[in-house]
Amino acid sequence: RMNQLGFYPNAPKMAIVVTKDSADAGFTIVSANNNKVVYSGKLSALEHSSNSSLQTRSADFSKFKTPGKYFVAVKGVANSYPFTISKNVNYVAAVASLKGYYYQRVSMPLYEKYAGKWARPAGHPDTSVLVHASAATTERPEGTVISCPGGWYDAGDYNKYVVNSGITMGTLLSAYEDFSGYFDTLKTNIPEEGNGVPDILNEVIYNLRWMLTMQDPNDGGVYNKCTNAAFDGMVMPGVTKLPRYVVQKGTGATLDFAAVTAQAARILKKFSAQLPGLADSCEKAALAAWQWALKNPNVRYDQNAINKQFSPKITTGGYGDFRFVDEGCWAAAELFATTKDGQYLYELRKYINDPMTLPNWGNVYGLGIYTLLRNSKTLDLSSPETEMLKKKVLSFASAYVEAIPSNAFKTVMGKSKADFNWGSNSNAANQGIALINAYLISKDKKYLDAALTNLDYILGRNATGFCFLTGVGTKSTMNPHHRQSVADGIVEPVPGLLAGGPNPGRQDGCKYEFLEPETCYLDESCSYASNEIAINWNAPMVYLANAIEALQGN
Ligand code: 9MR
Repeated sequence: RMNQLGFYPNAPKMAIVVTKDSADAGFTIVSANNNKVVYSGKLSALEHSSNSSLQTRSADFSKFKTPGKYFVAVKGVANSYPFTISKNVNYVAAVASLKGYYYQRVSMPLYEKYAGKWARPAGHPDTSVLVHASAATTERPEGTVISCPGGWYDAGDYNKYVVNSGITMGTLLSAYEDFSGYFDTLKTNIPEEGNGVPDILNEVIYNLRWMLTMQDPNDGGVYNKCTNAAFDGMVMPGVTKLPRYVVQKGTGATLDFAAVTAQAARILKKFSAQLPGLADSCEKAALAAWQWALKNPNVRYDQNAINKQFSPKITTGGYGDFRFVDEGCWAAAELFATTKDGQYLYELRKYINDPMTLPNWGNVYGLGIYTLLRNSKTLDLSSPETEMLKKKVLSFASAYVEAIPSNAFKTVMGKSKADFNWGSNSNAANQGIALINAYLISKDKKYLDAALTNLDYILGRNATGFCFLTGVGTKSTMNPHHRQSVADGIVEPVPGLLAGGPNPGRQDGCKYEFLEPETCYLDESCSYASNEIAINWNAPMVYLANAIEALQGN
């Protein structure tokens, strides 16, 4: 098991052999061109994984640095897939994961020029969306028709959820903020390319313009989602014509929206010549959303409760968060970084000392911490506060670094069984982001090397042996729970999409071959609990893969 793309000349290089054989057979690196052995080494002692019954031995060939194409050979086991040692070895994955968003665009046709064989007509137009009974107000009573076009489909399903767009957009915008020089020249072959705006931002803006339509201009509150009443079948985008609704506004959605629009305002200011008015609109939207949330600090999206009261019943994804302290912290951090207004700092100081947590859709605290650190030079934080924030991220990341040696796959991912849940691959990627932030703060290479272990995990150095990014690597996810990939009649799935990954919860009820935490993955389209794709999982992959490319290039 190894990163199926390969390795950077000057970075750590490791392959994992799953075996029960404790005899010291050694391993060799063999040139794929002429079958000559170019390096030989000893395998580590046999180890028992703590996340499954697998036993492993590792082959460390970090010392071998010559660019080329090779495979690993170990007596008694099949040779590895061919891999490359080269300078920009993960670039393909980095660009593909970003391009993945283009294929999720809802309301425009994907032309062959950009989409290749995955070209398709536009999906849902979403220009006549109904205000659901749960969202009715005096100004917009039930059945009011509003227009919410564009945006990305959330996942394998055809709905658009503000909460999940929140962390997704925050992560992508942060990738740009942290590595703007790198992204300024990165092209993904999308229709906007060459308009003077970097493609990562062009892609983000497609979803941003949709998000802006999800705010009720009458009060600043933000609807939780734009959705069908029930999930569509496994058909192509836009084939079904069932009514679309916006549902109840919520504190989580509104604060996430405030954070995203505040961050977008800050970043897009630089492009106001190309995007007149957009940064200003975003800032205005953010301020109004923040005000709504101050007046409505605790409005949950509790779909079961809503369905008892209103019809039609809505049974699509809930993203039903019920704790909004972290969303408040993130929104305050973005608003403070953008406006420098002390009222947001006042709010922030209520949570700034909380312990660091790994971001996920329901917990965005860390996004706020990263933003404060990234902008600390221009912000009016006290120096003990900045030091405290640095320490918080560094000690969080250090615990990850320290976990690697005892992990049978020598990755950060899998430091505990709890890493393997619904969307586990996003944990691997988000751990990588925490480590990259620690590296940016400290310039200590141990954090960068540790982040790379998780990119290696996602691209193949894991118990399943799969590369989880579609279209990349030798043995990658082929049958994601992704409606277009199922319905389009093309063997290869839509490329650049990250599968959820091992999840012993098995909430889909599919028949799994392996049941242990790190092996419980099923490459079948029925498996929405281990093999769906989702925008909030792709985003940390975009961050991690591109950050590593940006940093290894130096
Ligand atoms: O990612 C979400 C996961 O954390 C939840 O446990 C799960 C069940 O509520 O839902 C996941 O999100 C799904 C969403 O509800 C609908 N679109 C597809 C998402 C990925 O499976």
